[in-house]
Amino acid sequence: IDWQTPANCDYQDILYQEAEGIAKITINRPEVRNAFRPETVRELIEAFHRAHMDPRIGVVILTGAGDLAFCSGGDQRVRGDEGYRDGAGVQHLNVLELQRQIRTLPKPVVAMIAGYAIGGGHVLHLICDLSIAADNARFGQTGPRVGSFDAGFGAGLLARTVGLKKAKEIWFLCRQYDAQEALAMGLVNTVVPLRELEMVTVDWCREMLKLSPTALRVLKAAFNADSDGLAGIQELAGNATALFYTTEEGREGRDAFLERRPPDFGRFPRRP
Ligand code: 2NE
Repeated sequence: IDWQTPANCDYQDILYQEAEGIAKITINRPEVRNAFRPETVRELIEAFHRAHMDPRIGVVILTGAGDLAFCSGGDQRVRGDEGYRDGAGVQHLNVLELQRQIRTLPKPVVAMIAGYAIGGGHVLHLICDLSIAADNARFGQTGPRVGSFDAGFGAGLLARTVGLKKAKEIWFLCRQYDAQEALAMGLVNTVVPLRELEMVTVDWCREMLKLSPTALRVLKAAFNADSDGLAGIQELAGNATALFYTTEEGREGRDAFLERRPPDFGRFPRRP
């Protein structure tokens, strides 16, 4: 696949590439196992927004540079007393915003994992719609060891994914799990040899690109709706509204208003 970097993509901590309707977003800090600092997360938010808004993009891949890590979570070197510090000294935890953004992005997001997916990096793959692991992938949470935790999606969505007992084990013991163990507990979709990781991931993306984008979009919203509460139902309902706008019945209301006449909904059936 011939990845191209579009114009205006001169990021410092990440790479944004695209090909064949696929956007590939790469955390590019291999010297720290692709740990994220606030600037990394800011760039990721920008990149995901770009993929969200680009109608040529149908699927997004999130990955880490090199073979050693997908992402090792928050960069502990810039962790201040109230959060992760950016270059200007402001402390925040903007990765939570990134998590919500990946869930509401109306296109499938695939985590492509070689090496470690640890801590906040583990939560990032968990948030993605699908996870494809290389055989060298290793998974785990470290929060209770390093004085942190993700009691949001990191706990609740993990429990939905692998079951409550296993999720508690992962957080309470801070062990690492290899790719086969992750597959057995339903944490990843498949495990492939490292050298085939990108090829298989791209094949899965190509398969999804052949399918109805609206069906995938509404299904993604539906899968998130119960765990996102009213915000999830809002996302699902927004899709219903968008589809309604495309119907004659929906247009009649708009046209009647613009033409200053009463709407004529009588011709639309009340289906059982
Ligand atoms: C990822 C892991 C298991 C890799 O181990 P290994 O042995 O392959 O590499 P090594 O030597 O530990 O790391 C290589 C270099 O990367 C840095 C290391 O300090 C080391 O630097 P140098 O000695 O070469 O200078 N590095 C790795 N991870 C880093 C990190 N997260 N921040 C800064 N530098 C990092 C092993 O490195 C590891 O366990 N890393 C720490 C994982 C971790 O605890 N992450 C934070 C969890 S908390 C979190 O992410 C979080 C949250 O819980 C809630 C909200 C938001 C974030």
